[in-house]
Amino acid sequence: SIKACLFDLDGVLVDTAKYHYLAWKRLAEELGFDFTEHDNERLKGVSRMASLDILLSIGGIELDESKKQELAERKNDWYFEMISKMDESEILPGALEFLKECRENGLKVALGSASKNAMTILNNTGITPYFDAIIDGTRTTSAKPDPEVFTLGATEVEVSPEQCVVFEDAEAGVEAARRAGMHCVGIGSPENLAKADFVVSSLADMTVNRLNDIVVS
Ligand code: B16
Ligand code: MG
Repeated sequence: SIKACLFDLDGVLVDTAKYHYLAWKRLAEELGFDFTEHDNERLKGVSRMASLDILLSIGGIELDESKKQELAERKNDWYFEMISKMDESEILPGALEFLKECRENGLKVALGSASKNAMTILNNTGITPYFDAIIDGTRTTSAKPDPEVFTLGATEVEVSPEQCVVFEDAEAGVEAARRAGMHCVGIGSPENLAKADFVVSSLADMTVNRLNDIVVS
């Protein structure tokens, strides 16, 4: 049976994509080009520097490493200002209830996020106490679809990969879960999450009982 639930942060527990978008858009505008919400889809689940590379390629701009560091920092300052104002009202529908249900049923709970800002978001929304392990972008060297973030989470909660289920909204995250040898529930629409065991539109549609649909060998 399933013994641990590993959660992605952005797009699963909270919607920080809108703040990433506003900050990246501001940067693009400073650089003289437009950045659309459609473009922003490509940045979901992707690390900060990889996101910047995608943004610059959209603008047709090439820069050296030090200039890129400077721009990434500027974007992060704007982003940080926005997430500093977050509170529990920004927890996505069903997320808090499902975290509670997991704990009540004795399941281990871990975070597996690419974000280096995860602690600020967890603390401001008040959900830090629900986690047995928190793996974020400050603790990993390889970004999703590399399985590192989830493998580390499973190790910390001492559950074997086949007894773990990952909740992910991004294709790269589903791929990372698969490479880690874990089960995966997609959050969002089935089109881009085909490799998940099943897809729900949000955690509001998720119950611990539904984990029984996942067959553990
Ligand atoms: P930061 P997740 C990801 O979070 C976001 O989806 C992605 O858009 C962002 O670039 C990445 O975190 C890094 O975030 O700049 O805060 O380190 O979905 O893995 O929880
Ligand atoms: Mg995500």
